[in-house]
Amino acid sequence: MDQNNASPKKMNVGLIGAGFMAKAHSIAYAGMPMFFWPAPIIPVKKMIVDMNEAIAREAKDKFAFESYSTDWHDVVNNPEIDVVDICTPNNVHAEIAIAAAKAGKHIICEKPLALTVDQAREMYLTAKENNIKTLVAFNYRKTPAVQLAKKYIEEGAIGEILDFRGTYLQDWSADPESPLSWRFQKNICGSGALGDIGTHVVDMLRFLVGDFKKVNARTATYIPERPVQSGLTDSLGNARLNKDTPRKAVDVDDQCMFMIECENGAFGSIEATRNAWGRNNYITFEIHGTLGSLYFNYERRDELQVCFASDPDDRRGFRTIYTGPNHPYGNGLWPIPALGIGYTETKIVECYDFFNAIANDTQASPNFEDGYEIELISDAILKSAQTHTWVDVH
Ligand code: SOE
Repeated sequence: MDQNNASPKKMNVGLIGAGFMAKAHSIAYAGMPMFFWPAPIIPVKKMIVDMNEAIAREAKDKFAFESYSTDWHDVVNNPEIDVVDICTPNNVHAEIAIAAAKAGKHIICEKPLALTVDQAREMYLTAKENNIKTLVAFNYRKTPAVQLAKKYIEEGAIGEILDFRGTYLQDWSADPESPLSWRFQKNICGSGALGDIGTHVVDMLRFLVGDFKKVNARTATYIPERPVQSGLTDSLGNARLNKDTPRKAVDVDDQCMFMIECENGAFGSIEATRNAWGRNNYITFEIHGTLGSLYFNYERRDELQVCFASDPDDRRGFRTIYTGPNHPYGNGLWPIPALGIGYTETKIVECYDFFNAIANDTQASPNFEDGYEIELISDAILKSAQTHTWVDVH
């Protein structure tokens, strides 16, 4: 806020990418000040970039940006831009983020942070050297019910954590005719279900339970080849290509499953697949402690299920807390519980946290250091799947 209590400061955003994630981020820039007023900073949608000019031009109007370009350098080299938001396929995250950090821009980057550990390390260190604020868009931990689980854990309400189980199940790639987009090509995505969705659960459980020490994993590719989808637009399984469309080999995992030992001794498992018919965005965790248990399912994301051992024997069991104004971020979101938290709200909270970090000169969470740590975990998972052994994260 200005000293004279006028309106909050503004910052210009350059968004690179114009797909579904760019839509989510654009809504968040517009919506954040409406939910969290006074906003720490008001984001101004300055420039949007897509390599395809027709897409870039349309995205400018659709997502309400002031201008567009087909070259991301126009954002990174523009002295008017304060924040660079990277919503591209994974293979260009590192190049853009490193250039943006050197230009002194704050950065939001879609997940997973990078293709490799080396890239992620360089992104993290360059951001640190240039003293900028960063955020990796693992948005699901921003769900109020997940934040409430964190609050209960920190308060000791479920005691010492013994074990946990996490899942991220989808079915959009279960059909063998669903196209080979960039998400199935290792040189563009880095890994398959692991990087695309498994890392969301890794982020959530690392946030809730603690650092991962070692992993033991298994990965599988169930559909070895798919019809090739040209271009970088991702239809997430919705496009049906002609029968004669050339096919190409899938070189990433469709599924991964792993056990985890945490630094604090807690033990758990995570399962991620995009081939689980009937499951759409089935992100769950169950955490058992010495004094109680917590259960969350994103498909019912207003709710946190809790069971406290201290309840009387004849009424102990899981109960449902509907998140609302008395819970994390409740002051900004909706005035009564269960009006409905959605994907958009998680992105709005993410945006709020990021601009708060800039305004207060702190780092948001998860930031590039977390993104780098998750890259180390992913690398250990892939190595373990090859060697069939436990692999240390560090
Ligand atoms: C596809 O699996 C996808 O779009 C992921 O890439 C996102 O991170 C997830 O939130 C929704 O599904």
